[in-house]
Amino acid sequence: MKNNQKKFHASRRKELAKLIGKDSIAFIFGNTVINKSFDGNYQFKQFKNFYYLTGFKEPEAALVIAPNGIKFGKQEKKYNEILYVRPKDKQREIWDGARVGFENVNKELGINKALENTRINNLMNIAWLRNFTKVYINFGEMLKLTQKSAQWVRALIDSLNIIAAHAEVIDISYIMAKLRREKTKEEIEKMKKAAEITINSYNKTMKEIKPGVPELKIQALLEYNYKSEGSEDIAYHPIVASGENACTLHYELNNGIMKDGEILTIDSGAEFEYYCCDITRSFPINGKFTKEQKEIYEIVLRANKECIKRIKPGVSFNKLSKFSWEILSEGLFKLGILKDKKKIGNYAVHGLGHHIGLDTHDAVQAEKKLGNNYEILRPGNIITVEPGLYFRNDMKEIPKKYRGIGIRIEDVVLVTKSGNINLTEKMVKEVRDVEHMMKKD
Ligand SMILES: [Mn+2]
Repeated sequence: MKNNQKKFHASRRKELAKLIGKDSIAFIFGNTVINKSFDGNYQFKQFKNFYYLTGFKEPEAALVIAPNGIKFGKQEKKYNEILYVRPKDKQREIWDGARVGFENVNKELGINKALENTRINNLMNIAWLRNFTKVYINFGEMLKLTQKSAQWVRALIDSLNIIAAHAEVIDISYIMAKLRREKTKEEIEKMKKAAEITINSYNKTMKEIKPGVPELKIQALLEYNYKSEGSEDIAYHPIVASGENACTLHYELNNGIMKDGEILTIDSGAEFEYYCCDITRSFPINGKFTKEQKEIYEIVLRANKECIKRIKPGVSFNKLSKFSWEILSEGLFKLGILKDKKKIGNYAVHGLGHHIGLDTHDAVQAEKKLGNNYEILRPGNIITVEPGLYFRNDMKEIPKKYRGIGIRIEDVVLVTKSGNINLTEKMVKEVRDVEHMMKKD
């Protein structure tokens, strides 16, 4: 790992140590592999919180942070960060690839103390755990763990049952949410790169949109382009939804055929070094919007642009969401589609957007459950702005010519001290620009 990357992860661990305080200890388990079929597994993906703190991408690891330090055996030295990793194993490494091994952790990751993960049970010693008044654990994530990690987790829970009488046991996800809410310079750079890859890939792919082409082919081309442009993974399963399919918000079958005269809505993003992008655009499949499609598109576009203009520190995300509904309802009212503006929720079925970062729907929202003001925007927040309107074919109350249209326009926006920067600004969205870009040369 490069030096500046080591520094970034080290700074995150330091911040976490500050937040949990001196008499605390934190156990953060990394992810384990997930079976896909018989003896085949899904590609391994590290938990985002664990990645944030370590940059380590191997399964069955655990990080322990104890701001006051921990002594091992008779040694005098105390360590406040310990990474448990899989032991080196020649035979397994032939099959599954190289392992860093505890002996190389310091050099590779810049974490001072590392041990083989088989020794993590020693930490579950009850007498010793009594030294701490607060024990932080990544509960939400660890319930999904398999293999040996699941056994360690069970052992840890057993010890906690006993020490819980005098120690507070706390889910760490809320503190991680707080920590991840404002993005650092390094993270913003990665988000910019993820956006650049996503935009380039959309531009290459949109030329292939035409009647008769399967949605799946467009999905495949997008993913092909992401990887050709340097992304190692998709941020989430792409939505490639033509016609009425776009009204299914999390449509993921992508098994329709694009039809002349319909719209294709694509909601997709590349991941770059674990950071996510998330762009939605709606394209006329034959290259030209109909009058009705254009009318709806312009309303959604206005909501997108007007909301972005208003993004700055101190603004409430919820109020911005309400403002976008006002624009949408006003537009539909003028077109005669909406008689009662209060019914806008029937057609604008989701909120304005979400925080984004290491997760597409960034885990910073975990804080919401504590009732904290997570939704007041601050410099360093990155959010999406994605108004949409959806008219299903069974909505008999609206004129027939508007049915079967689903349009969403989504950008990724960084909140800065003085306002905001639209990280996906280069992705076309004006009607004439979209139609121009789709021209086949
Ligand atoms: Mn989104």
